[in-house]
Amino acid sequence: MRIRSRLSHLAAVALAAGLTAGAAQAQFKERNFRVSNGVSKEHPMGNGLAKMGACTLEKSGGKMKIQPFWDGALGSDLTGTQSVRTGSLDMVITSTAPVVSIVPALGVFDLPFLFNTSSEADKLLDGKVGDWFSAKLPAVGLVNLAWWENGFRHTTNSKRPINKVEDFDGVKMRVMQNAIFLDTFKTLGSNAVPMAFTEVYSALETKTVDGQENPFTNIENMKFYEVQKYLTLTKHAYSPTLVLFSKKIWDTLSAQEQATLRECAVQGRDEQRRANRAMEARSVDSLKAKGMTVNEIAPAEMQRIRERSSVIYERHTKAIGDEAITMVTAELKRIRDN
Ligand code: TF8
Repeated sequence: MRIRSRLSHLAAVALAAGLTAGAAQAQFKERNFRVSNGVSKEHPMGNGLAKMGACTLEKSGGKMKIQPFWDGALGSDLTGTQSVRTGSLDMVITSTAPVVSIVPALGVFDLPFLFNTSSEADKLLDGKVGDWFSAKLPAVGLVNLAWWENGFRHTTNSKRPINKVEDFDGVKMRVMQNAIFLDTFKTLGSNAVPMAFTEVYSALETKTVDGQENPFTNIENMKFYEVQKYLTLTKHAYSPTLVLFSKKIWDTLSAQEQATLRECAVQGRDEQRRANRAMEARSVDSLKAKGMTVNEIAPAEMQRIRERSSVIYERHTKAIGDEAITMVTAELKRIRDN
């Protein structure tokens, strides 16, 4: 009798445990989310997506998969984002810049020399200001799961090292597809041409353009060093990366699936930023070893470049919106004062 009741107790416990696990699993359906990416799979975005995918797989009992597509195979940043809006694609990883045509407030991140360090960018983006921008996205069919990073942007070209603002004269520069980048590089004196990232390598190779600007990790990952001689450390902007999920598809997911995606995107973020910064720390040496001539700009000349580009703030305030600019600059001041 004693033994029997003990056994039935054990059975009841086992049954209850099974039921709870089953109930949790029932919140997950078999899912395969396709993610579009402009870069190649060796990029730190790959580390981030691998981490995020392992996390969703584990938390969903093997049901929820993340499937990356590389090298713009499913479209460029902008066309991928449009597919995500219509629901023909689940996710896209993109810098904010191409999304400015859809959400003008995001243009604030393209203002020249806004951020000084990645740690201040993290604080701003992972806090209430980042949330304010993310909250604008569902209205245009997008859900931002987390802020990853593209990183600080620097300038490459095939003509000459940039040592002063005048050196931009006559350099034909590919810029990201938005009015702020276009105006910045025109104001610096270059001949700026907007173009999707997926077309940049061949445009540089055929000399359709002389130069471009991107973080070290992208310059290395896309092998721009094969077709660019000079790398100038301009550090003129920090590109945040959006991890965008289709709102149309999002609305069909269970609360638990949604929560898991958000949680795993944050785990992916930490790994992606870590890997990106580790690669960035080695990139200059590695780009030199691959034959690039790397130069810094003297502080006085850098100051002239900052001054020349400062008009961009006023000129684009109306398009970006005063509220976004005021909020970001106030928060940056608060972060820096702390
Ligand atoms: C650009 C951007 C892109 C990134 C990347 C595809 O120059 O920096 O490289 O959005 O994730 O267009």
